[in-house]
Amino acid sequence: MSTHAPANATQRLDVEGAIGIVTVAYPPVNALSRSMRQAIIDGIAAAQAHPDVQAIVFICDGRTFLAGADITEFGKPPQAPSLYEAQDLIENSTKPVIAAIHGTSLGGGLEVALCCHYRVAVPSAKCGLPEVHLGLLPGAGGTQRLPRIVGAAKALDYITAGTHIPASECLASGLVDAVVPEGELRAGAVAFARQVLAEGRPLRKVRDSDDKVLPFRGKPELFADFRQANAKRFRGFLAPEYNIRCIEAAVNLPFDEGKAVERKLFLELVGGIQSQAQRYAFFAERAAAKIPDVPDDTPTVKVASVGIIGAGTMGGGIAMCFANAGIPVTIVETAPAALDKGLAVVRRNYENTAKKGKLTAEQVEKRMGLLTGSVDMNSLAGCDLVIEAVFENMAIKKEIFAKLDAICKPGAVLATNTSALDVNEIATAAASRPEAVVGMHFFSPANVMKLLEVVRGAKTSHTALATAMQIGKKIGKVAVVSGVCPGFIGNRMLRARGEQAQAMLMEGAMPWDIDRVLYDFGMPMGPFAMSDLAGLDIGWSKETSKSSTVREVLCEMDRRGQKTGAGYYDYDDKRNAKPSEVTRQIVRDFMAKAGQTTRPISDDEILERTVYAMVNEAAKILEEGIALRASDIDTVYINGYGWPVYRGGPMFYADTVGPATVVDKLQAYGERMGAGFSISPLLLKLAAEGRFFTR
Ligand code: T1G
Repeated sequence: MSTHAPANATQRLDVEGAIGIVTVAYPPVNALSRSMRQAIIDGIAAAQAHPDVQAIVFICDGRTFLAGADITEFGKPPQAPSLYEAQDLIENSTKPVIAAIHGTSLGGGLEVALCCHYRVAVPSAKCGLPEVHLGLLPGAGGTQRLPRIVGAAKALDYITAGTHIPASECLASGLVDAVVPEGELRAGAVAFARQVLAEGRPLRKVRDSDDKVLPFRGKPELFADFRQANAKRFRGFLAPEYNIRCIEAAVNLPFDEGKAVERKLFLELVGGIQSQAQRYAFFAERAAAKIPDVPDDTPTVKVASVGIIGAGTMGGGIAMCFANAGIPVTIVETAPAALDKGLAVVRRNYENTAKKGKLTAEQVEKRMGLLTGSVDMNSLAGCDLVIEAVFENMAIKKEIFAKLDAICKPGAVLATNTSALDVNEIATAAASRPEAVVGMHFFSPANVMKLLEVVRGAKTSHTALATAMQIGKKIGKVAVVSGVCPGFIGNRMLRARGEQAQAMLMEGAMPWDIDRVLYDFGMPMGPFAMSDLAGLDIGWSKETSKSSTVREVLCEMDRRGQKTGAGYYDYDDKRNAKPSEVTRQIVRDFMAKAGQTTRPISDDEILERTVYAMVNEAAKILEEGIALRASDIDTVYINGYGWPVYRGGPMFYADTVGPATVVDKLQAYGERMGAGFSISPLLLKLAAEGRFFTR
């Protein structure tokens, strides 16, 4: 919830000739709180009543038009006036109302604009109905009005994806009637309103036009096709299906009946656990940006140029993140061949994106033009931020940081992309400035995955930490602070899960049993499929391999995962996985050698032992202060590991199960959890006291 929302929204009416300009404000994003709804009603009513006013411009102060319902009000008793009252007043106005849109007109904000008779926007504005990301649907007529403007096909795409539609596309689709010059929204809207009066244009109501929905009427197959085409994307979620049903109602029913369907389905969603989880995740992501002992006004380094050491998969992906944000990058490799190879991979990635129509050739060249290759680390001397992304070897990293200490300009932030190594030890290598060292752990593929673990070393300065968080947000990442420990937050919990998965292999579960349970829970894939994807030979070497684990035996057999066509699974030429009899036999041989006998392992046991082991490790991460708050851990898992957002994250999920139940189950599994397993004292305490991680 916004920590600095003012007590009340404000409104004012200015009259310029025949035009009444109603301006409302409720920082920071003009959310439709109770006071904002009242302000809108008061402002519009005043304009209605004013004798000189013949047309009304509705505009917002601050950085954006109405950004939607006040999410903090959900789950609480509704407070009058309702949004419907404000919308009805506008839509039934005897004077034309023109919405003047800047920033992001989202959710209920766009639904208010859709009740206006006309809409104008500046070029930088965006409109959208992103309720699906909150596990909801547009509950104030958006599912009925948007299809009546842009058509059912576009509405299905926009609403189930929660798209922020750029002004140019809004104009093309009829969602806005005019785009006015940037920075001249008020004047442009007033001029448009004068034009409406001069031309005697009608009091047009979106609800009255059906021509855009008629082509879909009585054609259920169009909706069936859409459902099928998006089944994978919508897997496990309720909200997309409910949104589709509302759009079907818009196509097939009169407006008011369709709105009744929308209301019924909205109420079902808003009261359900999925939306509760997704609203929690929304605020959790924003809370992660707040570091209690690092004030918002902490000085930060202006990052105008970035240096990256290593042009491999990670280095190249990280370079793309900055090039995408328009920041020049110097990328350093040890030899020209490695550098050329790395830059060629980056170019290929951009060209593949361009082939999908998501980038123009010109944008590809512009981004490639921001990348400068070098084989000389001295070329990093002028960089404001340098990120090391080389092989996971402490000696190599320390050697690099010692060189950076000598090369980089004063004030530069020196970051390591290590995924698990001790950032404090790395910092000692930058002997003259350990305070400049911070971890910036990107997730592969770095140009795609949103999570950035910002690892705070014992000596990391507030400026280095705040700079890493700030630049992380600027390049579109969700940055979460982690303390220093092996694996930080995400990988440390993943290791706890892996230990249970490997143990259950030796008790009778097969890799595909374990993967199926976690996939059905909502994870994108299970641990074994993930290992095959990443490659079983990460950290493995032929020279030292001793056939001591299933993974080692698989690697020794050259079954190193998808890249070799076989790992835990067998793969066809399209990389479709299927259980492998080779792996089954290897597991059986290992069990026989260990004198283990197979026992039936239920799906519940698989889920509880893997997920509760992660929750237990997370509780330790919390009590050790590695994570600042439980919701940070959930933000890590949703944005870095594909945890289904409709389950809120491991800690939110543990609260829905109940810490006491988690403890009971872990105690019941006892020895099976492994000799080194111990239940977190914090978890035991929450269970004993009936308390929760996230409430
Ligand atoms: N309600 C309450 N607080 C909100 C809020 C909202 N809708 N949107 C943002 N905040 C807070 C946020 O928590 C943060 O607080 C501050 O504002 C700045 O946000 C009936 C049912 C608008 C694109 O889903 O997408 O309408 O951390 O850091 O990066 O059909 O906020 O500063 O204390 O995100 O510039 C639909 C959600 C609601 C839009 C701005 N609307 N918001 O991004 O700032 S449901 C949304 C956003 C609805 C109707 C339905 C983004 C933004 P703090 P921020 P930003």
